[in-house]
Amino acid sequence: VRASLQQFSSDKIGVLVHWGLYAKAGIVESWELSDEDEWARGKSAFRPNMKQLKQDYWGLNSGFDPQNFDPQAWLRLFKHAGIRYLIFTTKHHDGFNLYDTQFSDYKVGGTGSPYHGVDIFGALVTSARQAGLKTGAYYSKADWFHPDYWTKDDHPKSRHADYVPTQQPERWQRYVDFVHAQLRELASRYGGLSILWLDAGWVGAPREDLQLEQIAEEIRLLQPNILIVDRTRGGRFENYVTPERRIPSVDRLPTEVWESGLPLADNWGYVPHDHYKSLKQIILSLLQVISLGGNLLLGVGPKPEGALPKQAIQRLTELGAWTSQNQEG
Ligand code: FUL
Repeated sequence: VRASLQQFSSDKIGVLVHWGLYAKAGIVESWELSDEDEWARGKSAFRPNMKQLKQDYWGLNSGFDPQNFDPQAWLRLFKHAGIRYLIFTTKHHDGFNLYDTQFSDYKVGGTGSPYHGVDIFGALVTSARQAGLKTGAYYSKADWFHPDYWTKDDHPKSRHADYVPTQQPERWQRYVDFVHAQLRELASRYGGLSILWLDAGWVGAPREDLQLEQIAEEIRLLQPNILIVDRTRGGRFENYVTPERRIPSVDRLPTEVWESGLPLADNWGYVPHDHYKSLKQIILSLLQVISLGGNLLLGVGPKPEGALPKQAIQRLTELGAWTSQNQEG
């Protein structure tokens, strides 16, 4: 792990791809479904009828048909931009799986899904390896679709589960087992992964304990070189930290290895009419991060059919031209 961390620190630029049903809906990744304003994060400028959408959202899997998904084209662009590692949302908080999991049917290629092409994450991992990029899985430990995580209404949409896990421990354990099974699956099915990027599942022991230490240990046996981060729980098994949308200041640098996450647009996922950062802003962030010793994790949100938005293509192409002119070798 020490060697992987050292290599990781010299990678400098990564990409975090958020892709899922929220791209189809054109809303802020999962969050805009939340009834809690506090959590419905800086709602997108594009305003669909949210009331209706909250009801329809869970059926959007039947319209998610990424016919233009071309992992090699994504990877050519990422590589050109100077990106050295790819992290992909295998599942966000909404619970929709972008990999061919055997533990949920709510997935691309599952019942009702019109797409019967490749395993999306698998195809990305293969293309990334061919292009010489490292690969990582983003996995949300929250799951607003899973009956044992959220139980409010049949169509969960709020952060609040309506049962208390300590009162129904067997039910909570079912959810824990599900998370562990998916993580084990990710760690055993796609060859060597460089990063497991865990997110969400805010709560902690003793109320809703996801028994992460235990599964992290198992994952390390399967993937001895993997780096694990956890945005919300952290813990002894965490290898580096990943501040979101901010670059630590020079007098408050993390003591751990770090990576700053910065979406190219305002949102991580695809939202129509999103506002993109200028090349100058991106380069300034990159220079700042590098001078402080961190990595920059750029966020890209592909369109629902699979193409990258043209502004993202433009920025990454420009960034590539800039990095190739300024590389030290
Ligand atoms: C956060 C998530 O809640 C956001 O939706 C996004 O995935 C970001 C990268 O991490 O914690």
